[in-house]
Amino acid sequence: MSNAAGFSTRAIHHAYDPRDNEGALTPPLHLTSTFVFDTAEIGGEIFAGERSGHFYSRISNPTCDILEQRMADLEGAEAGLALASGMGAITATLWTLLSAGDEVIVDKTLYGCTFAFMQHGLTRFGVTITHVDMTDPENLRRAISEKTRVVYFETPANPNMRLVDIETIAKIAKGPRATVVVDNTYATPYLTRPIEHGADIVLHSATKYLGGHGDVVAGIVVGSVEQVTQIRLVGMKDMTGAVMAPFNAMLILRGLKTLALRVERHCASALVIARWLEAQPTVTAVHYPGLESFGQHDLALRQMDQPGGMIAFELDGGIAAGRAMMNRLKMIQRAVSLGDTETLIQHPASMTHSTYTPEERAEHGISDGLIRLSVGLEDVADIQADLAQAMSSQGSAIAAE
Ligand code: 3LM
Repeated sequence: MSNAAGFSTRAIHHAYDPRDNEGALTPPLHLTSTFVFDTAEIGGEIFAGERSGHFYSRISNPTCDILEQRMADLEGAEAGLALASGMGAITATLWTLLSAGDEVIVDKTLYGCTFAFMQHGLTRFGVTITHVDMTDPENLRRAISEKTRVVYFETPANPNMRLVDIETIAKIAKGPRATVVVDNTYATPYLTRPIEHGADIVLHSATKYLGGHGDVVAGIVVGSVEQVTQIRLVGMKDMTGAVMAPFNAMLILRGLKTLALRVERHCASALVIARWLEAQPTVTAVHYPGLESFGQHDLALRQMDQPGGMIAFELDGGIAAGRAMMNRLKMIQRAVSLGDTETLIQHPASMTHSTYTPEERAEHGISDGLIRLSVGLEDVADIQADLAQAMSSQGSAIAAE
């Protein structure tokens, strides 16, 4: 599929031709752990990287291969790699890039388990983790040095929706030749393609919008052929073994076919809900890049094709009011994860970001009262009505029912 084709066309067709597979419209599921060699010599050549071919599904698999090529294409990267989970993608990437004595500079706000891996994990192996507030790129310019191997951030950041200017950060990182790694889970390549803005490696929790239906845990990394090959052979094959199962690759390939349609609807509904939340007297703050009141609205317009489907907000009365409201919801589901067809609500301080200590949360700008909403694909009037009844004093707490 040529690069000139549109996003949805490539998300549906890229890297698969039914004529190569007996006319099967859907890519075959290659449930095989190992692959046979015509001769011992050919096997040796494939192992040595002198001849292309699959040899064991912890390294590569034809079903995963289609997904890898398709995601690389959608992100504008040379190559892709499918992994067992978003955390598998993150750990395999960083174990590949880092050695003891290196420094990683990370943004102030990260998904809870990414933060834990960096702050409480990598530091045990002699890697220095330096947090800077990358919403002001000058903070990176001041902190970066020749010891900085990786610059890492999410945009929008989980859970508080802070944006990072990829282009400016990438320019600063180029000086000491640090590798810029962007977690693009929240935006998806439909809304932001960090490589176009100068990033080196983009990774995803494919569990979220890419899969889109809450039925699979999966991860993706894309970058240059050289980088992705290293991550495949070192971080994935030898250091984590965090390989994606071929069946999960099929589910993500299925999800990608409707990514554009789904994200359009997520964005349209999220804007309606964010505007409505902003007008509620009991809501003290709404963090959504599509709102004119959002502090980085200009950057959102520049960097994101649309503002996405995630909203963070705070209620008057803090965590107690938030929990009471969450418990009164009838249709919206109380659950972590995001990007699913169902609208999901969760409380970062006690759930996704409970991996931070309370002091770390305070320092990193994740308030106890913050509530995170992943706006789903139900009728937006029903999402709004459920929030409205839960926020009204008439709502009856499930605990009391
Ligand atoms: C969540 N997030 O509810 P997996 N990067 C980002 C993420 O949001 C996540 C990962 C990586 C959530 C999961 S919390 C127990 C549930 C920006 C996951 C990790 O390994 O595929 O879950 O991705 O915010």
